[in-house]
Amino acid sequence: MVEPAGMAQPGQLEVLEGAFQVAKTARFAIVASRFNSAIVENLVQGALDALRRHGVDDERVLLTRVPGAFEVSLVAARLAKSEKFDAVIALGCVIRGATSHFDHVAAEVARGVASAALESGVPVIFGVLTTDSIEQALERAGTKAGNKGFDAALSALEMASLDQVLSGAGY
Ligand code: INI
Repeated sequence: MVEPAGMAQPGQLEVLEGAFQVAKTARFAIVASRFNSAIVENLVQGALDALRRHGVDDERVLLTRVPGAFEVSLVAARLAKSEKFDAVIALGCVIRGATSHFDHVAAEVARGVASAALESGVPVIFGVLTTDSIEQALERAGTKAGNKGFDAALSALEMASLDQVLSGAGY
């Protein structure tokens, strides 16, 4: 059930926020990079787990894979603009190496994901790990620091829900 937006009384603070439940028609896309796939695959499984646990059937999820994090935003932007998804989840893993490649890839994917969201008006969630080491990445991909793919899917659910709430309130 999606809660109807609360009506603020005159003089009262109006508070609108999303929940983790979305309409049965809501659809989600995941864009995942193959680079560092041992880690990214755990993020994908975490994201799917979060969606399924919140009642999103697999038939309402599209999973696409791209070569590396640099390519994530192009496909995320395309899917966000398609008007077929309530939120897009970008997943990847950029690990700092000995060259400046890390900085370029990490900066581009962050910028690209942000502009995909702003240009489409559809939430595009940043679930791309940017870490100094493989150990740090593993910690965030289903070990001691949780699973950032799961967290990214929760953000997608909340933003999709907020979108419905804001629309219901006329914003
Ligand atoms: N892609 C990643 O997803 N993670 C990385 O850590 C990475 N590094 O470090 O090189 C990486 N590079 C590939 C890049 O994303 C593109 O796929 C490639 O440059 C082709 O455009």
